[in-house]
Amino acid sequence: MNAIEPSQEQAQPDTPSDAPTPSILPHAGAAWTPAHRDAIRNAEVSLIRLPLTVPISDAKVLTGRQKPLTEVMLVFVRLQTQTGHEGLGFAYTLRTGGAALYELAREIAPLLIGEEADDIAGLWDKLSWALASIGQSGLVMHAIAPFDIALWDIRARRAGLPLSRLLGARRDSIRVYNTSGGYLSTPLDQVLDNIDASLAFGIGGIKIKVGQPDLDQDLKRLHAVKKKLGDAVPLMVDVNQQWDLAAARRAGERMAPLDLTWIEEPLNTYDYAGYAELSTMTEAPLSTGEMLASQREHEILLDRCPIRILQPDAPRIGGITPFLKVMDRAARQHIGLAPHFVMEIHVHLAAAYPEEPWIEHFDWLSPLFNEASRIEHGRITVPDLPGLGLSLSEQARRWTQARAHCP
Ligand code: SMN
Ligand code: MG
Repeated sequence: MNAIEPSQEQAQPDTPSDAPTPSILPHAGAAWTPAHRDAIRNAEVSLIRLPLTVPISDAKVLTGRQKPLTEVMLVFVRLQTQTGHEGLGFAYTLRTGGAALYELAREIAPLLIGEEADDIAGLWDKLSWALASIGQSGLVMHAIAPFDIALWDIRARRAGLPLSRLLGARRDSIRVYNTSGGYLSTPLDQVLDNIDASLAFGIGGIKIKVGQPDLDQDLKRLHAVKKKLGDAVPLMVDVNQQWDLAAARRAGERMAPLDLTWIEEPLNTYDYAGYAELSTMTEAPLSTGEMLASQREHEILLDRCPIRILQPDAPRIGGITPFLKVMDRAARQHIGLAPHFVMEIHVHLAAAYPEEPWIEHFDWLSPLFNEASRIEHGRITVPDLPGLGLSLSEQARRWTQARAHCP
Protein backbone atom coordinates (compact mmCIF):
# COMPACT_ATOMS: atom_id res chain seq x y z
CA MET A 1 0.00 0.00 0.00
CA ASN A 2 1.18 3.47 -0.80
CA ALA A 3 2.28 4.99 2.52
CA ILE A 4 0.82 8.42 1.89
CA GLU A 5 -2.64 7.20 0.89
CA PRO A 6 -5.09 6.65 3.73
CA SER A 7 -5.94 2.96 4.02
CA GLN A 8 -9.48 1.63 3.80
CA GLU A 9 -9.19 0.62 7.40
CA GLN A 10 -8.37 4.15 8.55
CA ALA A 11 -11.32 5.49 6.61
CA GLN A 12 -13.83 3.31 8.50
CA PRO A 13 -15.68 5.63 10.92
CA ASP A 14 -16.39 2.89 13.46
CA THR A 15 -12.85 1.58 13.72
CA PRO A 16 -11.22 2.55 17.02
CA SER A 17 -8.44 4.99 16.23
CA ASP A 18 -4.91 5.23 17.63
CA ALA A 19 -4.99 8.99 17.16
CA PRO A 20 -4.38 10.92 20.36
CA THR A 21 -7.52 12.14 22.11
CA PRO A 22 -8.14 15.79 21.20
CA SER A 23 -6.70 18.25 23.69
CA ILE A 24 -9.00 19.68 26.32
CA LEU A 25 -7.18 23.00 26.08
CA PRO A 26 -8.54 25.36 23.42
CA HIS A 27 -5.09 26.39 22.11
CA ALA A 28 -4.45 22.94 20.64
CA GLY A 29 -4.61 22.83 16.90
CA ALA A 30 -3.56 26.48 16.50
CA ALA A 31 -1.05 25.93 13.75
CA TRP A 32 1.07 28.02 11.45
CA THR A 33 -0.11 28.31 7.89
CA PRO A 34 2.08 29.68 5.10
CA ALA A 35 -0.26 32.68 4.74
CA HIS A 36 1.25 34.13 7.94
CA ARG A 37 4.80 34.27 6.63
CA ASP A 38 6.83 36.62 8.80
CA ALA A 39 10.44 35.59 9.22
CA ILE A 40 12.53 36.19 12.33
CA ARG A 41 14.95 38.96 11.46
CA ASN A 42 17.11 39.23 14.54
CA ALA A 43 17.64 37.96 18.06
CA GLU A 44 19.16 39.59 21.11
CA VAL A 45 20.38 37.38 23.96
CA SER A 46 21.32 38.95 27.29
CA LEU A 47 22.53 37.77 30.67
CA ILE A 48 21.19 39.58 33.73
CA ARG A 49 22.37 39.19 37.31
CA LEU A 50 19.63 40.02 39.80
CA PRO A 51 20.98 40.39 43.34
CA LEU A 52 18.75 39.41 46.27
CA THR A 53 18.54 41.97 49.07
CA VAL A 54 19.44 39.31 51.67
CA PRO A 55 20.85 35.80 51.13
CA ILE A 56 18.15 33.18 51.69
CA SER A 57 18.24 29.53 52.76
CA ASP A 58 15.86 26.63 52.31
CA ALA A 59 16.34 23.10 53.69
CA LYS A 60 19.06 22.30 51.13
CA VAL A 61 21.25 24.86 52.86
CA LEU A 62 20.41 23.66 56.37
CA THR A 63 21.34 20.10 55.45
CA GLY A 64 24.67 21.50 54.18
CA ARG A 65 24.10 20.57 50.54
CA GLN A 66 23.89 24.03 49.01
CA LYS A 67 25.07 27.53 49.77
CA PRO A 68 22.54 30.31 50.53
CA LEU A 69 20.96 31.90 47.48
CA THR A 70 22.30 35.39 46.78
CA GLU A 71 21.25 36.06 43.21
CA VAL A 72 19.14 34.94 40.27
CA MET A 73 20.81 34.74 36.86
CA LEU A 74 18.47 35.28 33.92
CA VAL A 75 18.88 34.85 30.19
CA PHE A 76 16.55 37.03 28.17
CA VAL A 77 15.85 36.65 24.47
CA ARG A 78 14.30 39.36 22.35
CA LEU A 79 13.16 38.37 18.86
CA GLN A 80 12.13 40.71 16.08
CA THR A 81 10.38 39.74 12.85
CA GLN A 82 10.63 41.23 9.38
CA THR A 83 7.32 43.05 9.79
CA GLY A 84 8.43 44.53 13.14
CA HIS A 85 6.72 42.21 15.64
CA GLU A 86 8.72 41.68 18.85
CA GLY A 87 8.70 39.01 21.51
CA LEU A 88 10.43 38.62 24.87
CA GLY A 89 11.24 35.39 26.68
CA PHE A 90 13.51 34.29 29.50
CA ALA A 91 14.86 31.44 31.58
CA TYR A 92 16.80 31.53 34.84
CA THR A 93 19.31 29.65 36.95
CA LEU A 94 19.93 29.61 40.71
CA ARG A 95 23.41 29.22 42.25
CA THR A 96 25.15 27.75 39.18
CA GLY A 97 24.83 27.60 35.41
CA GLY A 98 23.93 31.18 34.43
CA ALA A 99 26.97 31.72 32.19
CA ALA A 100 26.59 28.27 30.61
CA LEU A 101 22.92 28.96 29.85
CA TYR A 102 23.83 32.26 28.24
CA GLU A 103 26.50 30.64 26.05
CA LEU A 104 24.15 27.87 24.96
CA ALA A 105 21.38 30.32 24.09
CA ARG A 106 23.84 32.44 22.11
CA GLU A 107 25.01 29.36 20.23
CA ILE A 108 21.53 28.35 19.06
CA ALA A 109 20.14 31.85 18.37
CA PRO A 110 21.36 31.91 14.71
CA LEU A 111 19.23 28.83 13.98
CA LEU A 112 16.08 30.96 14.21
CA ILE A 113 17.12 33.72 11.82
CA GLY A 114 15.06 33.63 8.61
CA GLU A 115 12.61 31.10 10.06
CA GLU A 116 8.82 31.62 10.21
CA ALA A 117 8.03 33.13 13.61
CA ASP A 118 4.63 31.46 13.87
CA ASP A 119 6.01 27.95 13.31
CA ILE A 120 6.51 27.58 17.07
CA ALA A 121 6.29 23.79 17.25
CA GLY A 122 8.62 23.36 14.26
CA LEU A 123 11.19 25.72 15.76
CA TRP A 124 10.97 23.99 19.14
CA ASP A 125 11.84 20.72 17.35
CA LYS A 126 14.64 22.40 15.43
CA LEU A 127 16.30 23.76 18.58
CA SER A 128 15.78 20.52 20.45
CA TRP A 129 17.45 18.46 17.69
CA ALA A 130 20.29 20.96 17.47
CA LEU A 131 21.01 20.32 21.16
CA ALA A 132 20.09 16.64 21.29
CA SER A 133 23.67 15.38 21.51
CA ILE A 134 23.97 16.89 24.97
CA GLY A 135 20.59 15.63 26.15
CA GLN A 136 16.86 16.20 26.17
CA SER A 137 16.47 17.68 29.63
CA GLY A 138 18.11 20.08 32.09
CA LEU A 139 20.22 22.90 30.69
CA VAL A 140 19.14 22.03 27.15
CA MET A 141 15.51 22.75 28.02
CA HIS A 142 16.50 25.94 29.88
CA ALA A 143 18.24 27.12 26.69
CA ILE A 144 15.26 26.46 24.40
CA ALA A 145 12.78 28.10 26.79
CA PRO A 146 13.52 31.83 26.25
CA PHE A 147 13.17 31.42 22.47
CA ASP A 148 9.95 29.43 22.74
CA ILE A 149 8.47 31.94 25.20
CA ALA A 150 9.44 34.86 22.95
CA LEU A 151 7.74 33.15 19.98
CA TRP A 152 4.50 32.73 21.96
CA ASP A 153 4.77 36.38 22.99
CA ILE A 154 5.01 37.34 19.30
CA ARG A 155 2.04 35.13 18.37
CA ALA A 156 -0.16 36.72 21.03
CA ARG A 157 0.98 40.27 20.26
CA ARG A 158 0.33 39.68 16.57
CA ALA A 159 -3.21 38.60 17.49
CA GLY A 160 -3.55 41.69 19.71
CA LEU A 161 -4.38 39.44 22.69
CA PRO A 162 -2.91 38.80 26.12
CA LEU A 163 -1.21 35.38 25.95
CA SER A 164 -3.76 34.03 28.44
CA ARG A 165 -6.60 34.83 26.05
CA LEU A 166 -4.79 33.31 23.10
CA LEU A 167 -4.52 30.10 25.14
CA GLY A 168 -8.20 30.13 26.05
CA ALA A 169 -8.20 31.70 29.52
CA ARG A 170 -10.97 30.48 31.80
CA ARG A 171 -10.56 33.20 34.44
CA ASP A 172 -9.23 36.75 34.79
CA SER A 173 -7.69 36.31 38.24
CA ILE A 174 -5.99 33.41 40.04
CA ARG A 175 -5.50 32.45 43.71
CA VAL A 176 -2.04 33.59 44.78
CA TYR A 177 0.18 32.46 47.67
CA ASN A 178 3.46 33.82 48.99
CA THR A 179 6.71 31.89 49.54
CA SER A 180 9.42 34.50 49.89
CA GLY A 181 8.42 35.53 53.44
CA GLY A 182 8.90 32.06 54.93
CA TYR A 183 12.51 31.06 54.26
CA LEU A 184 14.46 29.14 56.90
CA SER A 185 17.04 31.92 57.07
CA THR A 186 14.28 34.24 58.32
CA PRO A 187 13.76 34.35 62.11
CA LEU A 188 10.26 33.38 63.24
CA ASP A 189 9.32 36.92 64.37
CA GLN A 190 10.20 38.21 60.94
CA VAL A 191 8.25 35.39 59.25
CA LEU A 192 5.17 36.42 61.25
CA ASP A 193 5.66 40.07 60.28
CA ASN A 194 6.10 39.04 56.65
CA ILE A 195 2.79 37.17 56.83
CA ASP A 196 1.03 40.31 58.08
CA ALA A 197 2.55 42.26 55.19
CA SER A 198 1.60 39.58 52.64
CA LEU A 199 -2.01 39.40 53.82
CA ALA A 200 -2.29 43.19 53.88
CA PHE A 201 -0.94 43.18 50.30
CA GLY A 202 -3.81 40.89 49.25
CA ILE A 203 -2.05 37.51 49.18
CA GLY A 204 -4.38 34.51 49.64
CA GLY A 205 -2.10 31.73 50.98
CA ILE A 206 1.21 31.30 52.80
CA LYS A 207 3.98 28.77 52.13
CA ILE A 208 6.62 28.13 54.78
CA LYS A 209 9.95 26.38 54.28
CA VAL A 210 10.55 23.29 56.42
CA GLY A 211 12.95 20.33 56.31
CA GLN A 212 15.36 21.38 59.03
CA PRO A 213 17.50 18.60 60.50
CA ASP A 214 15.41 18.92 63.72
CA LEU A 215 11.71 18.32 62.98
CA ASP A 216 10.71 19.91 66.30
CA GLN A 217 12.14 23.22 65.08
CA ASP A 218 9.96 23.03 61.95
CA LEU A 219 6.88 22.24 64.03
CA LYS A 220 7.52 25.11 66.41
CA ARG A 221 7.60 27.59 63.53
CA LEU A 222 4.63 26.00 61.81
CA HIS A 223 2.39 26.06 64.86
CA ALA A 224 3.16 29.75 65.40
CA VAL A 225 2.31 30.44 61.77
CA LYS A 226 -0.89 28.40 61.93
CA LYS A 227 -1.94 30.25 65.07
CA LYS A 228 -1.58 33.54 63.22
CA LEU A 229 -3.36 32.34 60.06
CA GLY A 230 -6.21 30.42 61.62
CA ASP A 231 -8.25 28.16 59.38
CA ALA A 232 -9.24 30.76 56.81
CA VAL A 233 -5.86 31.21 55.08
CA PRO A 234 -4.41 28.19 53.25
CA LEU A 235 -1.00 27.08 54.57
CA MET A 236 1.54 25.07 52.56
CA VAL A 237 5.01 23.74 53.45
CA ASP A 238 8.02 23.21 51.18
CA VAL A 239 10.71 20.64 52.06
CA ASN A 240 12.89 21.18 48.97
CA GLN A 241 13.59 17.43 48.70
CA GLN A 242 15.28 17.05 52.07
CA TRP A 243 13.36 14.16 53.67
CA ASP A 244 13.63 10.46 53.01
CA LEU A 245 10.54 8.28 53.09
CA ALA A 246 10.76 7.52 56.82
CA ALA A 247 11.29 11.18 57.75
CA ALA A 248 8.48 12.25 55.47
CA ARG A 249 6.12 9.75 57.01
CA ARG A 250 6.99 10.91 60.54
CA ALA A 251 6.70 14.59 59.64
CA GLY A 252 3.45 14.01 57.73
CA GLU A 253 1.88 12.41 60.81
CA ARG A 254 2.97 15.23 63.10
CA MET A 255 1.83 17.91 60.65
CA ALA A 256 -1.60 16.33 60.09
CA PRO A 257 -3.39 18.58 62.66
CA LEU A 258 -2.23 21.65 60.72
CA ASP A 259 -4.55 20.88 57.80
CA LEU A 260 -1.91 21.75 55.21
CA THR A 261 -3.03 22.64 51.70
CA TRP A 262 -0.01 20.71 50.42
CA ILE A 263 3.38 19.31 51.38
CA GLU A 264 5.82 20.28 48.64
CA GLU A 265 8.81 18.23 47.48
CA PRO A 266 9.07 16.02 50.57
CA LEU A 267 11.37 13.62 48.65
CA ASN A 268 14.00 13.75 45.93
CA THR A 269 12.35 14.91 42.74
CA TYR A 270 13.13 11.66 40.87
CA ASP A 271 11.97 9.34 43.66
CA TYR A 272 8.75 8.55 41.82
CA ALA A 273 8.21 5.29 43.72
CA GLY A 274 8.72 7.13 47.00
CA TYR A 275 6.10 9.71 46.08
CA ALA A 276 3.65 6.96 45.13
CA GLU A 277 4.17 5.25 48.49
CA LEU A 278 4.14 8.43 50.54
CA SER A 279 0.88 9.59 48.98
CA THR A 280 -0.84 6.56 50.50
CA MET A 281 0.55 7.43 53.96
CA THR A 282 0.01 11.17 54.35
CA GLU A 283 -3.24 12.99 54.76
CA ALA A 284 -2.06 16.27 53.22
CA PRO A 285 -1.88 16.41 49.41
CA LEU A 286 1.67 16.07 48.03
CA SER A 287 3.01 18.44 45.41
CA THR A 288 6.14 18.31 43.28
CA GLY A 289 7.49 19.07 39.81
CA GLU A 290 9.51 22.28 40.11
CA MET A 291 12.83 20.48 39.65
CA LEU A 292 11.73 18.35 36.71
CA ALA A 293 13.49 19.61 33.64
CA SER A 294 11.49 18.34 30.66
CA GLN A 295 7.99 17.43 29.52
CA ARG A 296 9.06 13.78 29.51
CA GLU A 297 10.05 13.87 33.18
CA HIS A 298 6.60 15.22 34.05
CA GLU A 299 4.98 12.44 32.03
CA ILE A 300 6.99 9.81 33.87
CA LEU A 301 5.97 11.34 37.20
CA LEU A 302 2.30 11.32 36.22
CA ASP A 303 2.56 7.75 34.88
CA ARG A 304 4.05 6.46 38.11
CA CYS A 305 2.60 8.53 40.88
CA PRO A 306 -0.85 9.97 41.57
CA ILE A 307 0.53 13.29 42.76
CA ARG A 308 -2.27 15.69 43.81
CA ILE A 309 -0.69 19.00 42.79
CA LEU A 310 1.77 19.49 39.94
CA GLN A 311 4.28 22.35 39.93
CA PRO A 312 5.79 22.66 36.46
CA ASP A 313 8.13 25.53 35.62
CA ALA A 314 7.94 26.71 31.99
CA PRO A 315 11.50 28.15 31.79
CA ARG A 316 12.89 24.89 33.20
CA ILE A 317 11.10 22.50 30.85
CA GLY A 318 11.72 24.19 27.50
CA GLY A 319 9.11 26.91 27.51
CA ILE A 320 5.40 27.29 26.89
CA THR A 321 5.11 24.61 24.17
CA PRO A 322 6.00 21.70 26.50
CA PHE A 323 4.26 23.39 29.45
CA LEU A 324 0.93 23.31 27.58
CA LYS A 325 1.38 19.59 26.93
CA VAL A 326 2.15 18.98 30.60
CA MET A 327 -0.89 21.02 31.60
CA ASP A 328 -3.08 19.08 29.21
CA ARG A 329 -1.88 15.76 30.58
CA ALA A 330 -2.34 16.90 34.21
CA ALA A 331 -5.84 18.20 33.48
CA ARG A 332 -6.92 14.82 32.10
CA GLN A 333 -5.92 13.28 35.44
CA HIS A 334 -7.66 16.06 37.40
CA ILE A 335 -4.44 17.04 39.11
CA GLY A 336 -4.16 20.43 40.77
CA LEU A 337 -1.81 22.99 39.18
CA ALA A 338 0.52 25.37 41.05
CA PRO A 339 3.28 26.42 38.62
CA HIS A 340 6.64 27.09 40.21
CA PHE A 341 8.08 30.66 40.50
CA VAL A 342 8.07 33.16 37.52
CA MET A 343 4.50 34.29 38.12
CA GLU A 344 4.97 36.81 35.29
CA ILE A 345 4.77 33.97 32.73
CA HIS A 346 2.76 31.37 34.64
CA VAL A 347 -0.18 33.70 35.31
CA HIS A 348 -1.01 33.48 31.58
CA LEU A 349 -0.69 29.70 31.43
CA ALA A 350 -2.54 28.87 34.64
CA ALA A 351 -5.42 31.08 33.49
CA ALA A 352 -6.24 28.40 30.89
CA TYR A 353 -6.23 25.44 33.31
CA PRO A 354 -9.64 23.76 33.70
CA GLU A 355 -9.42 23.43 37.49
CA GLU A 356 -8.75 26.37 39.81
CA PRO A 357 -4.93 26.71 40.03
CA TRP A 358 -2.56 28.58 42.35
CA ILE A 359 0.08 31.15 41.39
CA GLU A 360 3.25 31.49 43.45
CA HIS A 361 4.00 35.08 44.43
CA PHE A 362 7.62 36.24 44.43
CA ASP A 363 8.45 39.91 44.03
CA TRP A 364 12.09 39.12 43.20
CA LEU A 365 11.73 39.64 39.44
CA SER A 366 9.53 42.75 39.67
CA PRO A 367 12.41 45.27 39.27
CA LEU A 368 13.20 43.75 35.87
CA PHE A 369 9.91 44.84 34.30
CA ASN A 370 8.15 48.13 33.70
CA GLU A 371 4.76 46.52 34.36
CA ALA A 372 3.56 45.77 37.90
CA SER A 373 1.33 42.85 38.87
CA ARG A 374 -2.02 43.50 40.56
CA ILE A 375 -2.93 41.49 43.64
CA GLU A 376 -6.09 41.87 45.73
CA HIS A 377 -8.52 39.73 47.72
CA GLY A 378 -6.20 36.72 47.58
CA ARG A 379 -5.92 36.74 43.81
CA ILE A 380 -3.53 37.98 41.13
CA THR A 381 -5.08 39.67 38.11
CA VAL A 382 -4.27 38.14 34.74
CA PRO A 383 -2.67 41.02 32.75
CA ASP A 384 -4.67 42.41 29.85
CA LEU A 385 -1.80 43.80 27.77
CA PRO A 386 -0.95 42.01 24.49
CA GLY A 387 1.40 39.02 24.70
CA LEU A 388 3.06 38.44 28.05
CA GLY A 389 2.58 42.14 28.73
CA LEU A 390 6.21 42.54 29.80
CA SER A 391 8.97 44.97 28.85
CA LEU A 392 12.44 45.22 30.37
CA SER A 393 13.10 48.09 32.78
CA GLU A 394 16.07 50.44 33.05
CA GLN A 395 17.11 48.47 36.15
CA ALA A 396 17.25 45.31 34.05
CA ARG A 397 19.58 47.09 31.65
CA ARG A 398 21.80 48.20 34.55
CA TRP A 399 22.01 44.59 35.79
CA THR A 400 22.88 43.26 32.31
CA GLN A 401 26.27 41.56 32.33
CA ALA A 402 26.53 40.50 28.70
CA ARG A 403 24.58 40.96 25.50
CA ALA A 404 24.87 39.43 22.03
CA HIS A 405 23.09 40.29 18.81
CA CYS A 406 22.31 37.92 16.01
CA PRO A 407 23.01 38.54 13.17
C1 SMN B 1 11.77 28.00 45.11
C2 SMN B 1 13.00 27.60 44.77
C3 SMN B 1 13.76 28.40 43.96
C4 SMN B 1 13.28 29.61 43.48
C5 SMN B 1 12.06 29.98 43.83
C6 SMN B 1 11.30 29.19 44.64
C7 SMN B 1 10.96 27.12 46.01
C8 SMN B 1 9.50 27.30 45.87
O1 SMN B 1 11.26 25.80 46.01
O2 SMN B 1 8.84 26.36 45.51
O3 SMN B 1 9.02 28.35 46.16
MG1 MG C 1 9.41 24.55 46.11
